[in-house]
Amino acid sequence: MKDDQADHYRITTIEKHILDQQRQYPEATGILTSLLYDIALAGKVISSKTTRAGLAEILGRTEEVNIQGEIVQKLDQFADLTIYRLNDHTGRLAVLASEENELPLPIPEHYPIGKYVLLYDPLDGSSNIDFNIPIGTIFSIYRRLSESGPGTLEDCLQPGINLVAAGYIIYGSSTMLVYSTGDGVHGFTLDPSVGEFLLSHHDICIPHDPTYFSVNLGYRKYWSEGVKRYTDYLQGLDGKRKALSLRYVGSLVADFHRNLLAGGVFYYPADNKDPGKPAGKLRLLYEAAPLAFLAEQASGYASDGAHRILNIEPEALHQRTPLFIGNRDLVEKAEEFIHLYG
Ligand code: AHM
Ligand code: MG
Repeated sequence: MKDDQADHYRITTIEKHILDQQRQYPEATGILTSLLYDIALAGKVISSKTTRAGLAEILGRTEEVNIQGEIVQKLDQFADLTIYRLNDHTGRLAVLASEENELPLPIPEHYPIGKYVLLYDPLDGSSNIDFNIPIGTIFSIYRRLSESGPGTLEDCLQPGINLVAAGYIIYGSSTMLVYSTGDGVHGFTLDPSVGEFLLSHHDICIPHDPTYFSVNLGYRKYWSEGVKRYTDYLQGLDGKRKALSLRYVGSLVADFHRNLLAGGVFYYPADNKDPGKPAGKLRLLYEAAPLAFLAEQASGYASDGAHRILNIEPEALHQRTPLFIGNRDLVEKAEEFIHLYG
């Protein structure tokens, strides 16, 4: 076969891509490679269910309320268990933690203990399931800190700068897996006819010229002066820039994914809607840190309005944080407004 013909038929599966990346590190043992592949497999299984949710009669709510105080949906439970069960016996993990569970999830006693820690939000944006709106799985991988034995809570409470890999799977008009091991951000689209993720977006970089801003504008009256003025700035109301277009799905993975590809900023600021509650809605470990890792790998930035998300030392598994994420200059502008006006 001629070279140009061969190129035409060159398809990069996610397995090949992960292996190629591993080859750049001669000291790599292949464990991380296998772990990423296990997550891709979980993504395929969850994808097959999410696209058949109504048909499988899995759509709808259970009676349970999770640790975040929200009604757990059946598809959440399915995704949560799928990820756990595909990873509890492989010997690659020391401990797992999921947004759906109050405590870290230990490796069952009869299985070997490994050196990595997997944190995940099994189905983010799950309140959108009933409306056929994209949802996603977010994952983070850290090295364990403890020396041996079962992984601990401390192994889970690591700042984002310690991330070894992170990514998400978006269940939308197609299913995509986007991940980084600290060497750029790469996107794969699931080809349902062959059941494999194929490289579709190599080395994603957030476009320099942003298109969108994404925020729940309905909560404007609960925001601080700084956040209100920042929003005016993004809308061009203060005459300092052209207006950005507003897009808000209400499904973090979908909002982040669009802005990653088109340029823009997503934010979920602190608000005074419920003064008794901690600032911010999104979870540092399950949502903010992994997406911050991807944003920075794609030359963007993420902040809580005052600090780099990746530098925040978590104190609790389900800690919440305000989040500003996207093009670096837009996120830095948010920090500037909040610093000036609060
Ligand atoms: P979830 O993890 O319970 O699904 O909640 C997180 C979701 C995000 O996907 C989304 O960005 C946000 O909640 C939307 O919140 P709101 O409806 O307040 O705008
Ligand atoms: Mg979530």
